[in-house]
Parts: sequence; C-alpha cells; structure tokens
Amino acid sequence: MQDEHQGFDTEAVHAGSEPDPHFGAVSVPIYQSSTFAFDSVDQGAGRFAGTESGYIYTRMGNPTVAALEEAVALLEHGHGAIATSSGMAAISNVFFTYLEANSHIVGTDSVYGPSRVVVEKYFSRFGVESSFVDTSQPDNIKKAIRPETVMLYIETPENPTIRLTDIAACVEIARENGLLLVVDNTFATPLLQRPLELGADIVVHSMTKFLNGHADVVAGIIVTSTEEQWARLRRALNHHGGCIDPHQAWLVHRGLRTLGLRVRQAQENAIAIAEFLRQHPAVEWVRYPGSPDYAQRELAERQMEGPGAILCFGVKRGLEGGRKIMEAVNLATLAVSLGGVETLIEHPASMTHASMSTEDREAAGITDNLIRLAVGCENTEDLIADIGQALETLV
Ligand code: LCS
Repeated sequence: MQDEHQGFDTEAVHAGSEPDPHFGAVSVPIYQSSTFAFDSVDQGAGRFAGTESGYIYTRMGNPTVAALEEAVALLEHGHGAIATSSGMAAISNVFFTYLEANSHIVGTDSVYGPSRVVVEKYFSRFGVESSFVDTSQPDNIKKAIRPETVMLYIETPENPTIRLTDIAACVEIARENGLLLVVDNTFATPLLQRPLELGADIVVHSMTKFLNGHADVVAGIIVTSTEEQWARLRRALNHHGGCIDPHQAWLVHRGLRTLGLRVRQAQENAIAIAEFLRQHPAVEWVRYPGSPDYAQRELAERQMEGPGAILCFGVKRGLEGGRKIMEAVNLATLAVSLGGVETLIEHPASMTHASMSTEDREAAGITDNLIRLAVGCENTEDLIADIGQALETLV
C-alpha cells in the first residue's frame, strides 16, 4: 500500500484538488449550496436509490466536502472519510454508530475531556458502560475487557499528558477480542503517525487543530479502513446531522495543503523549547516524546515519525507558579486549542479537562501543575525568549 503513495507533501498539495471541470479553477470551488437540482424525476429517484451518482443535499454529500474527504483519506492511507462539523461530532458519530445498548467500551483515561464525558454522561443513559484506563500499559486494556466490550478507543499522544499508547499492541488485543479499534490521531497528524497502516479500524480527528492549522475553523473527520464502515458511518451522520459546511471544508482543505510544512516547523520549535525547558532551573519536569529522558522513547520512535509539536511541563511552586508563567508570556497566547500556526499555552485542569471529575483527572495524570504548550510556527528564538522571560519571574 505504501508503494502506491507519493511523498506526503505532494499528496497534501494535490489530493482532492483536480482542476475544476467547468472552468479549470485550480482551487476547488466552494459549492455553497444546500441542495442540488435533478434533471428528471427518474434521476432524483436514482440518486436516492444509489443507482445514479451525483449529489442530492449537502447533509448527505457535497463536492467541496468530498474533495477534502478524499484528501484526508489519502493522507491517512484509509479507504474513505466523512467530514463533520467538529471533532466531537466525528467522535460522537463513531460512538452513536457502534455502541449498542448495554455494550461496553474501553478507552484511554486521559483522552480529550469531552470524548470521555460524552460516553460517561450521555451514552450511559442507554446502558453503555465504559472503562477508561491507562492504555499506555496494554495489560490494563486486557484486564478491562468484558464479554460485552465492542470498542477500544485510544488517543495517542494523549491530550494533555503526552503519554503514548502502543497502537500495534492494541491492534492485536482488538483482533483477539473482536473489538473495533478507534484512534484519535489529532495530536500526531498523518504526517507523523498512520494508525490505519498499523491495523487500526477507524481514525478520528479534530480538524480544528493541525489539519486546518489556522485557528479559524471548528471541524472534524472520520477515516475508515473499509467500505462497509464508511457506508455505515456515512448513513448514520446523514441521519443524525453534524455535517460540515462547504465553506468550512474549503478552508480546512486549503490549510491541509501546508500540513507537512507547518508540522515540521512547529516540531522543530518544540524540540528546541523542550530542551530549553529541561535545562531551566524554574522547571521541575517536561514531558515530550522528543526529549532524551522521555519514558516511552522506544515506542515514540517505533510508532511515530517525529515527536510532534505539543508538550507539557510543570514549574516550581506548582499551580501558583504555572499561573504566573501563563500570565507572563507575551508571544504565546493563553488559549485552549492547539495545532495552529500560533503558539498557545493553557492549564488543562481548569480549562480543557475541567469537565472531568477531580478524581478522574488525578487518576489520569492531569495534575494541577500541568501546563500544556502547543507550539506554533513562529521563529524558535522568539518563542524561547518569550518563555524564558516568563520563567524568569519564578527564579
Ligand atoms: N480530540 C482531541 C485530541 C482534541 O484535542 C479535541 C479538542 C477534540 C478531539 C474535539 O475536537 P473539536 O470538537 O474541538 O473540534 N481539543 C481541544 C483542546 O485541547 N483545547 O480546546 C479544544
């Protein structure tokens, strides 16, 4: 399969971007239309029956959206993709489609807060039970599996603890137990990690992050490994909504073309910043897959093609010290989200992961002193100067 692919940047630039057949537009046109005219009653009926190709209604499919879906499916080495109005809409659609009443799901304990909350608070009303465990240890997954378990849902690297889960080990466990393996690949992006190639069934993304990359769109996508999964998820999304708007899809597709350039630049910055933090007297610990003392270094090197652009760290004087740093930075912006060209800093315990209970947060390693830094594409020396001056307030 790998051999059929061109280089990542070549595919990112060209995928889904054939010149438009009407006027030759090089940028995919924005088909900002909710509905599509039929030439005849027979044609309309044929499109609904699936015997005629063509578009019907934008919730069910749209040419601008389809171009983006084709591009992301190609970059993830998947069969097909379904774009959604947000990352949470993508994740919820996967749960909605595959979690049966009284079934059970095993997931990573430190997933993005709402991905866990949606199961624990909402799907639980339909009898769905869940075990969110530290999936960085495959034995914890094996122990959590029950006869009624149907899905293994992992996020790697995890938000915000930057721990990794071994995807290949999860593929083996999922196959042995007949589970659907779903991987949230938002943090790594297909440049650095392709779970479907390793044998995962489904990948989800918050395209709000790196795939779009410019902090101006909220969007998500599901990438499947088979036609059967694609058709089932597509039908489910058609029925319960959550489709992406064509203009949003066009913006994400525009951002996607520079995914490789942006992630490589941000990663280069993150490598330098992690090293700077590690050596700084005001910093107590740094967790980043590119650091020499990273606990899962072997797995990071085996599973990922680079350490990525997000790291977390703790400073002296715990939360109080962290608050000072977050308020003292000037270039890095105090905001949630990640994966844009601008560097963002945030406090997960009181922000992105505040919807989890304190006990669940502590058990998942989301300590009060953890600061998340989502590194952007600015010049390295400017970022280091900014973080350095903020850290000086603690020394
Ligand atoms: N998956 C991951 C790993 C995420 O980080 C997020 C959002 C989502 C899914 C949900 O995607 P959305 O619906 O927002 O497009 N993460 C956020 C974060 O860390 N800060 O703000 C949002």
